[in-house]
Amino acid sequence: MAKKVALLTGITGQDGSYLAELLLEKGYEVHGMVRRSSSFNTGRIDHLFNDPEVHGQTLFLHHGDLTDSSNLNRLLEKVQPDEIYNLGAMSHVKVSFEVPEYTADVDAIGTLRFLDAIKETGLRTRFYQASTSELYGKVQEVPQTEKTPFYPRSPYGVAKLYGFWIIVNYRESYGIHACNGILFNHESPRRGETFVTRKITRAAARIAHGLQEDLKLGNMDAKRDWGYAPEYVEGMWRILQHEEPDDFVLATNETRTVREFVSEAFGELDITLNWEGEGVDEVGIDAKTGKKVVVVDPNYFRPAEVDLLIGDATKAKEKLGWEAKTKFAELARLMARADYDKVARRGF
Ligand code: NDP
Ligand code: GDR
Repeated sequence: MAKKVALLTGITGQDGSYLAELLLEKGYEVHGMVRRSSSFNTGRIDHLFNDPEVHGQTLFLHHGDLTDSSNLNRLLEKVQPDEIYNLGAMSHVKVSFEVPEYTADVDAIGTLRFLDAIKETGLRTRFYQASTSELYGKVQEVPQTEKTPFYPRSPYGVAKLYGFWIIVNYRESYGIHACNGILFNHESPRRGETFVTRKITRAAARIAHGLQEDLKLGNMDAKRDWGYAPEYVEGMWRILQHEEPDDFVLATNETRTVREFVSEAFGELDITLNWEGEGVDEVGIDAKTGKKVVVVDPNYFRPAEVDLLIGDATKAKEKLGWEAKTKFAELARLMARADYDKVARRGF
């Protein structure tokens, strides 16, 4: 049987790198879109890129950008993918307040560009859209399911809302096999260093090694449903294998505050924190040294916040056999340990 061909946007990101590994393991030919950058941006897939049995054999990289329609059209014609995973995005919620128009161009219109190119070329392909729990935004009900109303709270969330509905619309209008994965936060040692979990575990590691004094954070009361990224990319693949195109929530059904993540991650590195003060005056004090190691910096507050996310992935369990296995404490600890070992190896 001919190899299945997959096209990934966002292959250089956290999820793209894990998904590329998974699809290669499953025997796919994988094509990834990479943005031109003035410095190296392929760190997460270098192990694949530098493997002569993979690069140029089963993995192919193409320069491109979701803002460039002609590039998307050319890629589709050249690659003729059986499956497309649209993971590329301006994915940082706080940054989206500073670049709202660009965020809409990439995250919303970028999705439309792709769908319209599929429609125009008549290509028979399946399309996965990286939708997000940020669609739920201001709490309407908990836990959040595929039926919970959306109320996004950031330019990122609003752009992804357009992405969600344009997927539904092209599915219903033109019969395109397009699916939304409504994924709750998922993390890993490959998580970008400016997202809160990785910022915490990296700082915990550096503080434990005596390389950093303290960690500055924004809103520590926000609650998130944090899962483990390698399990979520398996869920993405399952969503596209389902015969009927449909939308699915992937989540752990456990919610914790940012503060709890800090305590757990520091705990793994033998730093016990005592919390004192409130609001902007809150501090996390190292029980052994008495030093303030966690402080609040209002610069990290967002103009509008998503207070509470907790997902119900029953539909994915029933229809796809997917379930999150790695839960909060194990996740925080594995990330802290990975950063601790990395800092020990590299010295920074
Ligand atoms: P990352 O931020 O790690 O990766 C984003 C990827 O998108 C990178 O490869 C980046 O390229 C690429 N990209 C950014 N802008 C463009 C553009 N204009 N054209 C083409 N590619 C672009 O995100 P994650 O891996 O964490 O997330 C993957 C997707 O899933 C995103 O769409 C995100 O919004 C969504 N999502 C993520 C969740 C999570 O918890 N991780 C939860 C729900 C949804 P470069 O490396 O060059 O910057
Ligand atoms: P989120 O992830 O906004 O949920 O989006 P992030 O890790 O950025 O924030 C989670 C929560 O932590 C609070 N917070 C901080 N956040 C950051 N980045 N830095 C800080 O210093 C800090 N202090 C507190 C935030 O206010 C927030 O409440 C992620 C992204 O991957 C999206 O692309 C994805 O769609 C959603 O998860 C689901």
